[in-house]
Amino acid sequence: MSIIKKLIENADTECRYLTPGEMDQIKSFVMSGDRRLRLVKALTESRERIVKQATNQLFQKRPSLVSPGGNAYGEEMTATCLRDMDYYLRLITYSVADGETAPIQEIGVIGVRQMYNSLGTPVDAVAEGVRAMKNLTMSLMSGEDASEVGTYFDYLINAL
Ligand SMILES: CCC1=C(C)/C(=C/C2=NC(=C\c3[nH]c(/C=C4\NC(=O)[C@H](C)[C@H]4CC)c(C)c3CCC(=O)O)/C(CCC(=O)O)=C2C)NC1=O
Repeated sequence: MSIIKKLIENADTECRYLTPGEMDQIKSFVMSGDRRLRLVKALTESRERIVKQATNQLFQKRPSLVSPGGNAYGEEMTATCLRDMDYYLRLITYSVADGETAPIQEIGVIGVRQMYNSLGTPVDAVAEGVRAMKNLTMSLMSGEDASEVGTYFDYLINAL
C-alpha cells in the first residue's frame, strides 16, 4: 500500500486532517518520484540481460537443476524458470515505483513457498537466482540508487 494511502487511512480512522508531519512524508514521497521512476526505467530496459545472465549463473552454479531429473530440465521447464525470474524482477520494479515492499509480498511471496514445494521447485535455488539478479543489477547502479533497489531484492531473498 502506498504511503499516501496508508496515511489517509490512519487519519480517517481518527477522523482528523493530515498532520504537518504526515504532509512532510507525502512531500518526500512525491519528491522522490522522478528518481524512483528512473530506476524503474533502468530495470525495465535491462530486464532481458539481467534475467538471462542471472539464470545462466544459477545453472552454472547448480547444473543439477537443468540435468535430467532437475526441476528446470528441458527447454520448456528452463523457459518457465526464466519466466519466474522475470516475474520477480517485474515485482521489484512495482515495489520501486510504490516505495513499498507490499507489491512483492502480495503478488510474489504469500503462498509461494507451498506452491514451489508442490512443484518440486527448490525455493533456495529460486532465492539464489534472485540474488544473482541483485548482483547484476547492483553492477549497473551506484550509490543511493543501488542501495534503494538492493533493499527490495534483499526483502524478496529473505522472504523466499
Ligand atoms: C508473479 C507471481 C507468480 C510467480 C512467482 C509464479 C510462479 C510459478 N512458477 C511455476 C512453475 C515453475 N517454476 C520453475 C522455476 C524454477 N525451477 C528451477 O529449478 C529453478 C530454481 C527455478 C527458476 C529460477 C519451473 C521449472 C516451473 C515449472 C515446474 C513444473 O511445471 O513442474 C508455476 C506453476 C504454473 C506454471 O508453470 O506457470 C507458478 C505459478 N507464478 C506467478 O504468477
